[in-house]
Amino acid sequence: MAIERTLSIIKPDATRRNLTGKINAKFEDAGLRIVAQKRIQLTMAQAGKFYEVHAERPFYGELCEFMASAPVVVQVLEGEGAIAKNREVMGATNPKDAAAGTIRAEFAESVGENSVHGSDAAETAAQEIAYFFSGLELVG
Ligand code: DAT
Ligand code: MG
Repeated sequence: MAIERTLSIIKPDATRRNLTGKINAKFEDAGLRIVAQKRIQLTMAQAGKFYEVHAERPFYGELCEFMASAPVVVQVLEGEGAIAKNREVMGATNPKDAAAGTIRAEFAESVGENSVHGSDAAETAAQEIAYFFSGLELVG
């Protein structure tokens, strides 16, 4: 398995509850390195563009409003098979289905307010990293 990079977002429900450090500890304990990180406030338009792929889903409006409702921490995680490993550490989208010990099982409030985002494939990881970070900001 090659060294990969993936885009992670600590979502508003988690930044509101001051959970950034606890969530980052889960990534680091799993062997993922945080090679870039910043706290930003998304506008509705920026959230909408990021989640464009879900534009036709019934929850899209709610999702964009939620993502713009408080600061988020966007980050790049690096490691062996980082894309799949991060998805594993995150747990299932709906916290009710998330395995014990995962971020969503421990911290998520609902299927919509589920504490973290993680890229789902190599192509989306590259696009999502480029959406938030310039090459100069990635310090392996
Ligand atoms: P994931 O974030 O696990 O990749 P996804 O890409 O299917 O999940 O959906 C993106 C986000 O949209 C998800 O983290 C929360 C929201 N969402 C998904 N399904 C939802 C639903 N049934 N009701 C409300 N929000 C939902
Ligand atoms: Mg997804």
